Order: sequence, then C-alpha cells, then structure tokens
Amino acid sequence: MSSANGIRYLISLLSQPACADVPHPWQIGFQTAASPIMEGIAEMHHMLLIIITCIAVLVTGLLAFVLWRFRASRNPIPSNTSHHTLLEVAWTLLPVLILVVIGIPSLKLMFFASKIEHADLTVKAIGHQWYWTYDYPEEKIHFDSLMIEDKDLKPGQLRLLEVDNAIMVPAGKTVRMIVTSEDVLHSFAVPSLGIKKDAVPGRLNETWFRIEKEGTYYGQCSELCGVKHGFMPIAVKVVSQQHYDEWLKSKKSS
Ligand SMILES: [Cu+2]
Repeated sequence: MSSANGIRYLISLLSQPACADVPHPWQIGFQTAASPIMEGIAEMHHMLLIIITCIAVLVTGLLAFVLWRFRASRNPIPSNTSHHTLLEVAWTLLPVLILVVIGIPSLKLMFFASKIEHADLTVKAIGHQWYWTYDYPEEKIHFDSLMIEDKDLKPGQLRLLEVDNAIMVPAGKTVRMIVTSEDVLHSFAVPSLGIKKDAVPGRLNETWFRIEKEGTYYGQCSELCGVKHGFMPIAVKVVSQQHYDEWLKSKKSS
C-alpha cells in the first residue's frame, strides 16, 4: 500500500460510521452483521466452527492413539480383524446424525432468507453490463448506479465500492429486494446484510433485509459478468425516515 493510499484508507476508516462495516485489507472474518439474515448466518457459522473443531480434535486424537497403541514394537504379530458390526453401524449413524444437526438450522435459515411476507418497501435491482439500476415500484422511481472512478474519488471514499447513486432506505424498515438482470448473469451481494442473489435475465429473485443502524453498507457484483465485473459495486445508504422522505421528494422532482 503506498503512503497516499494508506492515508486515504485511514481517513476512510475514521470517516465511516462505526456501525456500517467495510471490507479491510487481509480480512479473514465476516463483516459485522447488520441484518437479521446475516445474524443468522454468523450464528450458523459459529455453530459449524464448534462442530468441525470437535470432529478434528476427535479424529486427530484417535489417530494419535492408534499410532501409539498399535505400533510395531508393541504388536509383533498384527491383528487380522477385518469387521466389527457395531463399529460399522456407529460410524455410519454418527455422521448422519451430525448432518441432520447441521441440516435443520441450515434449511430454516434458507427459508427465513428467501421471502418476507410483510415488507415496508420494495427495491428492485436490475443488473446491467456494468452497473446496477434500481427501481422503487411503489414510488415510481428509477435510477442508474455507477461506480465512482479512481480519479474522481474524494478523500475518505472507498476505491471500487463507492457509487454515484446509492440505494436509499430508512432505518428499521423491512425492505423486500427483487433482483433481476437485463443482459447476462450478475449477482447482487452485500456481505454485511448476508445477501447474495443471482440476477438472472427473465427471472425475479427475492430476498429481504432490515437495517437498524444508519450508515452505508457496501457490496459487489458476485457473478462473473464480463470485463468490468469488478467495477459495478453496490452501496446501500440507511438514513432516518425524514431524510428518506426528503430524498424521495428530490428524486421524484428530478
Ligand atoms: Cu458481475
């Protein structure tokens, strides 16, 4: 990272509202969960981490025990046992049980994320090569959202993530998100909201989110869609109801 970029990165960290997380260089973990779906995904991830750690410890322990217990010096005449019915049943049923324990909350979460019955507003995202168009069907608003080029970035703005026209939504309101495309496959993905929906031409995919804290949440197209796939970011701006109403008014009059 050059010093200019480093300073820009530091400014961007300081200028971000504390609640809205952004990706950081060398990041391994998730961004802070900002929606009920992402909270569910983080919870599921933690549960899986506990299960896989237990399995890894058990298998490594068993392996170490077998290496020690059945070493050549202790077993000059090796055992020729080839079957053990109880063991066969146990190592078939135990993984099935583990998969069921993982599968049930996983399916519940999938259904939870796929649809919302009562939404306060609807936003439709339409993928294009290489930008997003947003439609507010109830408000009859329609606008394009293009990435801000490196040369036009202001101090504090994030490279490859900032757009000229962000999605604007009020805090605490349930938003139904409809995703589609007008050319090739794209994918509407915002990590801190736990959303990744394919944008498929001729098809409407649905998901939803509700963000309590004001701030800007960033995402990117996540389906390889052509040469400028990496240059069609997504920005969701969460503002107060009053600010949102003012924005609606200004959009309608423009
Ligand atoms: Cu893409």
